[in-house]
Amino acid sequence: MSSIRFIHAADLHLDSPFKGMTGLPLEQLNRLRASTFTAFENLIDHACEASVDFVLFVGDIYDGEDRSLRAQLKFQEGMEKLAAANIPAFISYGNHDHLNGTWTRFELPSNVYVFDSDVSEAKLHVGGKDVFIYGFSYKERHVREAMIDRYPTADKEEAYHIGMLHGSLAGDGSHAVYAPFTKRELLAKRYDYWALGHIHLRQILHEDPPIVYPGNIQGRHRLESGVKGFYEVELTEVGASLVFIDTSALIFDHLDVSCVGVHHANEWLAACQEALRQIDRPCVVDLVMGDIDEDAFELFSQTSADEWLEVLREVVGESEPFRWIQSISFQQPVEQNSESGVLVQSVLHEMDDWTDTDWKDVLKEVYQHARTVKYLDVLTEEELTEIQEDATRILRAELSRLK
Ligand SMILES: [Mn+2]
Repeated sequence: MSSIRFIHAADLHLDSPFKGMTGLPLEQLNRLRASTFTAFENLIDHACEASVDFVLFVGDIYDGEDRSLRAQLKFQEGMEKLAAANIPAFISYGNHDHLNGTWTRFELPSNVYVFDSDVSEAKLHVGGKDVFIYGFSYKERHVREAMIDRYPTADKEEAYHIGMLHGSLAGDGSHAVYAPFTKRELLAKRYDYWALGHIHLRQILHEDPPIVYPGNIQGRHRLESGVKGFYEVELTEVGASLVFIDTSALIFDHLDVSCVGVHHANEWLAACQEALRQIDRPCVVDLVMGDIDEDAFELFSQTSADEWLEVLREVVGESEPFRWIQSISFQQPVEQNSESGVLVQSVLHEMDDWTDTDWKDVLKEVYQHARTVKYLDVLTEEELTEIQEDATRILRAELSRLK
């Protein structure tokens, strides 16, 4: 029997305003503001290239209930590209783009099927097989009714059944609860796939049959971190396979920067840049300074956090891939009176008592080594002090990491 392949996307939030973003160079701010559109274009391009059988958009296509003209125009263009590739699209509107909003109407091409405010069924024929798709659009912003009760139970064994539902698991307190459902209720419908929307974090609630939130296609702030996209789904007689496709124009993320050994501002800048290299794509990043020992603490106390941020932004510059440092935060400095602190203190105490001869004894492996000795000058008083200071710093930092 034949298989079907489709795209499951949700929460496009086209034309999200990125209001909180300040300080970015204009070109980059524009790039950020265009990111929901770029992600959408990536999705449409993929659909056409992969030549999928159809595409599902499970609510919140638009960010605002006025469905900005620009957003509608871009969406229209996307639907026309799908039409040209003979790919049908199915839309159910969500709480953000509910039917009761006021917007300038665009007429979508005929390959697009829009679900009304009541749960209904759309039928299509793919490769000799019937596919039934069920869904509804939000008639107003707040749909608190358990719409799941209105979905029919699948009764045709030989067909594929797919449910589109923009809503939340009953009892999930992390988001506004709309059109609540339980997994048991979804499974009772005996569908082959549940295409969910509303929650922006990608998650697979159930494997077989799949009950899936694809998450949004583009992160919009620090709480929507990491790679975003959609699922390409293949349903066969024996089950489903899902492939996640990344659409993000840029990602939001946070990075931990270890401040071990950071004594001078230039070392700090180097540590930050090193950390930033972990993300090899355009990004908006929050940097979290960790492992702050006494030296690092002293260094950071000398300048305001704003100034550190400014300097770092300047150093990172506008090089490609573009990385915007959104914020710098500092973890609590490493406590010196903890257990490891006591250990450090006792070792430091010991070191304090060392004479120059003791130090030379400690360093003799280097200074008496036949190959290295010709590169080294005789140890001076200052050098010994410096070595002592460095040893103290490294020791503190290393021991504080044991916590
Ligand atoms: Mn949403």
